[in-house]
Amino acid sequence: MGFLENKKILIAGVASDRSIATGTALAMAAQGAELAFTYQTEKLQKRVEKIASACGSTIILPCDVSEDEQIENAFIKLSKQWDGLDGIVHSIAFAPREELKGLFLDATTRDGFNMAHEISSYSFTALARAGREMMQGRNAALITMSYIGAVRSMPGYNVMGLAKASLEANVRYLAQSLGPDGIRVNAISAGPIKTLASAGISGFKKMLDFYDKTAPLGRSVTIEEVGNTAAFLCSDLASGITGEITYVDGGFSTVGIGTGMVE
Ligand code: NAD
Ligand code: 0WE
Repeated sequence: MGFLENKKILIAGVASDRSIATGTALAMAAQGAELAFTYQTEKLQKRVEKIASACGSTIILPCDVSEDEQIENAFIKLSKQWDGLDGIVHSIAFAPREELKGLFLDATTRDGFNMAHEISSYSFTALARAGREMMQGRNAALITMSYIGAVRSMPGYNVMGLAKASLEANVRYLAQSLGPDGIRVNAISAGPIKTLASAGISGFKKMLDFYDKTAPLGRSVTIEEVGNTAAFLCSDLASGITGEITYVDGGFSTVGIGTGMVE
């Protein structure tokens, strides 16, 4: 029997079979979770349907997190299919592409800053609020996806780094807000993975190579590894963990100079 048996979990952020949300959904399904999915745009609907079906799920709801009404409607529809909710996976980020290159100070605009924070951080608060009622009295858990650019400067990550810093603070404040309801809130800080969100980022391949040389495991991580950690954090096995940022990065964040850099 899987450790997520009888858990109903909503997954937001599937865009392709390489999405971290897809690795998470498959890992959770493998542990017996029952899943529902949201998709951002109609263009993505078919792809999300395919992945949902691979997870044995038929609940697929539109939810562009930039619209309050779409968030509200998604949970209204979900509550018609499920009598409760045991978890939400938030795997969503966005900043204008032009702002993810060059120097932070040159690249960042007021609109880009607001957009990055709204889509990548505020949306986690919004989903938590919208799902709160359905999650009452069930030891539910929320998970979001962060990146080390939240706590260290990284070339080109720029305004997304500030948005991830906000997201990580969001985890702590939501954990405090929802603790009395028995709801836990955690983040995974994942190492770089080739997905749609990292495709076309200049220097991304070099960044992966640097991880290979620096991380104690000598390699970057997979969506399956991130997914398994998300499955654990969402499960009752993690009942004592909340407000925490768990690194799934092959140990990269723990190293000063990697062995591979001097060999
Ligand atoms: P991805 O492109 O597969 O997923 C990003 C998702 O965000 C997509 O499903 C997209 O539809 C969704 N999204 C963007 N704007 C949205 C909106 N307005 N409404 C609803 N959904 C919206 O890429 P991914 O790498 O799987 O990214 C998932 C999460 O993991 C992001 O938070 C990202 O910052 C984080 N992360 C990624 C990496 C990496 O290297 N790929 C590393 C650490 C953390
Ligand atoms: O969080 C991310 C990427 C999030 C992201 C990606 C895009 C690309 C397409 C947010 N907004 C957009 N907007 C787009 O138009 N990662 C952790 C992956 C990533 O992105 C980087 C990285 C890494 C790692 C950007 C620059 C430098 C490193």
